[in-house]
Amino acid sequence: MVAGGLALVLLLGAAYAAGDRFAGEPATAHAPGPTASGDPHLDTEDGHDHGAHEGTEGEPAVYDPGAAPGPQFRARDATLTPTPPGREHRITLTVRESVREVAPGVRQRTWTYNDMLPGPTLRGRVGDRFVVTLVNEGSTGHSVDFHASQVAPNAQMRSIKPGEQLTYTFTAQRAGAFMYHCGSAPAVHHIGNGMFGAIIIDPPRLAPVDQEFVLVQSELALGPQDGLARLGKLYRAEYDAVTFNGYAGQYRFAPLTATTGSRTRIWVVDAGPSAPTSFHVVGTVFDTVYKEGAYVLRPDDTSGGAQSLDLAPAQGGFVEFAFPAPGEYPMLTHRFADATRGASGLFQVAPR
Ligand SMILES: [Cu+2]
Repeated sequence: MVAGGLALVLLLGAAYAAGDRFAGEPATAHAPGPTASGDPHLDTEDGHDHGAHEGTEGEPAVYDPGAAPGPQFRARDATLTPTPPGREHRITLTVRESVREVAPGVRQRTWTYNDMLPGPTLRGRVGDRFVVTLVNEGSTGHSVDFHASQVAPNAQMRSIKPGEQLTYTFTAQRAGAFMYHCGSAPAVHHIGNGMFGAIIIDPPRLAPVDQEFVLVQSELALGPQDGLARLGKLYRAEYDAVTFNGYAGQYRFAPLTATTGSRTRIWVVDAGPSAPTSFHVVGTVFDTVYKEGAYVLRPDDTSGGAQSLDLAPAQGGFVEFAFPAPGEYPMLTHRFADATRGASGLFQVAPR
């Protein structure tokens, strides 16, 4: 635990501090999958989720909220890079499967875009054209669904087999903090195994700030060590840990940094697959909140303040504020059960 972890111990309590393993949590039985529903996100043509059951047998790995990562741990950079200047963005997303650490001591077999979990953050402006090449180097069918696009799902969002690729072209016509994800059946398993990311389309006249971050919240329904997420738990919305940017509690161990008084914007996307978020930064009050394509709050002479950004799965937005003084500022979902199991971290704020 970093020095600043004390603030989180005070906030989150004994389970986090003592490494309570949530004793008594039953090992979950493997639930039968749904029958054909007519929803292309739930069923494959032949009713089977190819590859999905691989590695899901055996006792699930256990997340210990008090554990710390080993020396090899590297946090995902949460800095959001500036909007690229061009009006056409050409991106290749390559799907691969790999074992990675998703919480201290917990390794899962993940399905990823470009070996990143979440996938790379895409960014552009209203009117920008995106040309995305999806390459499937995995062992089962995969796809991509950009919520910022308006396209025929059966064409651009179709599943492709291992070894295949497709080109997904769209023009972003609406601003917002959007999710993208694999929609291959069952989508809850493909998202649960790591196939999601953020695509940010800046609203026109977006105010300049000193620094921007992006946090994608998602849940882990742990399968066995080195195995895939457990499908039955995902179907029941039962999860063991919650992450910002793919690793439970990572910014407890590698706090984000800021400077006193610097104007800060944090983009948040809730990738789910099932849990909502209520994003809060302790010791600050947001003067700007943007959610689902609209400003909920902007600075004016009524001096309104906001304490959290609430998002359902597949919603996104941003908050703006400035840190009032040097110090350690916890950031978390105020859905405390989820903050305790990983959706919390720290800002280390330096003097100006
Ligand atoms: Cu997939």
